[in-house]
Amino acid sequence: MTTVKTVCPYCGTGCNMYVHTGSAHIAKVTPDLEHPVSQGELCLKGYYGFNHVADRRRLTTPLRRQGNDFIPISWDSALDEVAGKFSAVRRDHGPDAFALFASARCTNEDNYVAQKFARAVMGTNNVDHCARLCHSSTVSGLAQAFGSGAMTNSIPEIGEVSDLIFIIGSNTAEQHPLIARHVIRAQQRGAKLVVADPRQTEMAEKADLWIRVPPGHNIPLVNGMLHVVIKEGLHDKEFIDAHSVGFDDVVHAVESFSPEAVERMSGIPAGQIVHAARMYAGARASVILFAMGITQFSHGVGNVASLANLAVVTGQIGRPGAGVCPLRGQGNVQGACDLGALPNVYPAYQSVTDPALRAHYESAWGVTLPAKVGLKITEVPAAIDRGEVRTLMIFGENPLMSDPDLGALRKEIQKLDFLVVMDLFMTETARFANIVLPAACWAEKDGTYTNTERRVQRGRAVVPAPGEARLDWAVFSALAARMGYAGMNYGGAQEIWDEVRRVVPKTFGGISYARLDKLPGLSWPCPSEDHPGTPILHKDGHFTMASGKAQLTPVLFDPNVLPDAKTKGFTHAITAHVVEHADTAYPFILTTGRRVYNYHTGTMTRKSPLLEQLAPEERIELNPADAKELGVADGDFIKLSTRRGKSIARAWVTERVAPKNVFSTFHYWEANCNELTNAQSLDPICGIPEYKVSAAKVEKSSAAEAKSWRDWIQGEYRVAVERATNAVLAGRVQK
Ligand SMILES: Nc1nc2c(c(=O)[nH]1)N[C@H]1C(S)=C(S)[C@@H](COP(=O)(O)OP(=O)(O)OC[C@H]3O[C@@H](n4cnc5c(=O)[nH]c(N)nc54)[C@H](O)[C@@H]3O)O[C@H]1N2
Ligand SMILES: Nc1nc2c(c(=O)[nH]1)N[C@H]1C(S)=C(S)[C@@H](COP(=O)(O)OP(=O)(O)OC[C@H]3O[C@@H](n4cnc5c(=O)[nH]c(N)nc54)[C@H](O)[C@@H]3O)O[C@H]1N2
Ligand code: SF4
Ligand SMILES: [Mo]
Repeated sequence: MTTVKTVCPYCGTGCNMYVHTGSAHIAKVTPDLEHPVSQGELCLKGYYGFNHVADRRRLTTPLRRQGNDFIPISWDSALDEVAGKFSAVRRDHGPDAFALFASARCTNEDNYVAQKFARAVMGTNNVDHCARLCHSSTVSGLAQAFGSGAMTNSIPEIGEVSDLIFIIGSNTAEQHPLIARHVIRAQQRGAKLVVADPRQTEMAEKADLWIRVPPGHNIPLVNGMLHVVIKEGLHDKEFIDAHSVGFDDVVHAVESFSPEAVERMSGIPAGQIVHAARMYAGARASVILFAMGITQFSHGVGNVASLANLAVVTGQIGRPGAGVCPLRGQGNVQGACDLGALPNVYPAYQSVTDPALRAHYESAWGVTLPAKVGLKITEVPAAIDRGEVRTLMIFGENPLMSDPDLGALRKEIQKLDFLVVMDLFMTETARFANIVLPAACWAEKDGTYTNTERRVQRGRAVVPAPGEARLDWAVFSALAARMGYAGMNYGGAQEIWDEVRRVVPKTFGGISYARLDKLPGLSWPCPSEDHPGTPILHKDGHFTMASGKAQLTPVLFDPNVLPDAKTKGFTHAITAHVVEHADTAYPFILTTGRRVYNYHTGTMTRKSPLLEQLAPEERIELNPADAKELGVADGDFIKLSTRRGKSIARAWVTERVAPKNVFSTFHYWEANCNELTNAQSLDPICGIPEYKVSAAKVEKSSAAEAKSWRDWIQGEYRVAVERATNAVLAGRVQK
């Protein structure tokens, strides 16, 4: 057997692992004992989530749509056709009629080359990726507050230093299991844990204080904590004066959020707010961990800004173990953002509208670049509908499962003139494509990935790619060459990375492959080869803002109506409300998310026999009181509907959810919560959808209705996927 060390392909924790292969197939995975984050452990997905690599359904040749079928074609004819169509759309409709969805599942090198392709070759800033649906609120909110949207501390500090951990809107034990281990280690050392989540997650069970915040009510909770901090004089006056601006506005904004007022507004017991505020402000080193329960709201940026206020006002930032830590989701979502797969910034968050920065990239890439900010993922469907975006390329994303309101999206995607999808498998998205390209996966490519701590780590090829599958970046290079751009002819991943180091030296200059081969990663910024990397940002209150000071922003909230900042006497404030409320027609609140056994749209984890056995189907969480009222027993089928669509699956009758709340996932095509979610209520600043709150109806269903629903959904998007997969397999057998 051969053994290669690489990075786990799933979540942003970035565990390192040894992949053992025999006869060109992965036989098993074992953890890296020395890695500072994973420390000799992996979660279920790390250990058992590798079967997709050698799965016989992998795409092995390019495919062209012919009517309702796909036929295998050569790379030459696929690339000729794609380059021809891309050139034509650029010529006939202008560069902005093209859009590219990049991938947080792919390497830094893949993403750098992809965004360079969109900008330098196609001439558009229409490039974005799933960070839009994930932590775009964080990137905007923390950049506005601190000057950088990234996690402020390292993961091992949580286990070793923090003495109060405040988890808000993160199901850490299921979604970042190896970060949860550090939290538990901290508890064993005597640290305290406060959890705010509408659901009784494993971390909520382990918490010293669990606050059952109703979905959409984070701001009253955090403003309430700030109110208590200020009233009781627990704020850090010296830190505020020396390192921040805007404190008075925040004092004014939280005045009306007394614990009693918050209790009236949200039902959160006043005593819990007081207790949480004292614990957080009073600890020596407090750290906030947050994820989608903060970001995925029509007021996601407001949620993030309120947490930034809390950390700065109490001085709980810029020291070991004290900070604000967004737990980034996808394995390389931090990196895809850092490398500029976003519509408003080049690599290292350099604005496309800044003439000096644009000039820098124009000279680096030898082209003239567009000055207009591009479209966000969540703006693309409407732009397709208006006929503005006509050609779309998607690699390493499956939006026809993961984007909100799929019924509407299935219609919009069919209005495109030309769709190219590059993936490992025939997906629910690929089945709409004109051309499908087979990609090499993580186990077949070299490159770097950046985990949630900004730790850039080396990934390594372990096995050969199947059939004719190609490296993602190499496909963009080949297209660029066909379209007459000579600046993307790379010999390998390292050559691309060395270009990145030259183009953004202050961030990545010191991170060489040679160093990464010896170290368990390096956290950016790392400007030179003798620089040790930067595990802690904003050290001693020196924020990365131009002024060096944190910007506090008042966050105004009313559950029902968007507050008017002006009439309340604010010149500048973030305003927030909850878009959908339970009513008589839709009396439940649906909140959505994930489970430990599966990863997103299941293309990879559902190919693992063990994981599929552990979690074979969707289970919608329903409170026992509601189950009783509906006459539903655990395991019975229920029908869940919203103003957008419906889904039928078995109920999991459990106290994990509060009465009149339900929880469902987007792991299973058979019952996908994104048939139900809302694509209209976007955060006005970052464009994230309100995945976490929809008004819903729950009805008892039956096995027969479930079957007819499954047949419909199968016809709607699954038959095509399976037929195409079978056609590919049949073609391969003939060969
Ligand atoms: N097993 C597994 N791990 C994963 C993933 C996966 O698909 N599977 N995906 C990865 C990715 S890309 C991401 S982004 C992360 C996501 O990781 P998380 O954000 O931890 O996961 P979610 O299930 O989306 O939601 C987190 C929690 O938010 C809570 N919540 C809902 N509404 C509110 C609210 O109003 N306030 C508060 N305080 N909480 C609320 C939910 O009850 C849930 O427990 O996970 C990563 N890790
Ligand atoms: N209702 C609801 N919806 C959500 C969320 C939620 O909480 N609730 N969360 C949102 C969030 S946070 C996220 S991050 C998104 C995730 O949404 P997506 O990114 O669309 O989901 P994935 O299943 O991770 O899709 C990745 C695709 O990339 C392919 N792939 C993997 N590796 C490679 C590679 O190396 N090359 C290529 N070319 N392809 C590859 C996989 O086969 C898969 O099809 O979902 C969002 N959707
Ligand atoms: S915690 Fe995340 S990175 Fe670590 S093994 Fe699990 S899925 Fe992989
Ligand atoms: Mo995510």
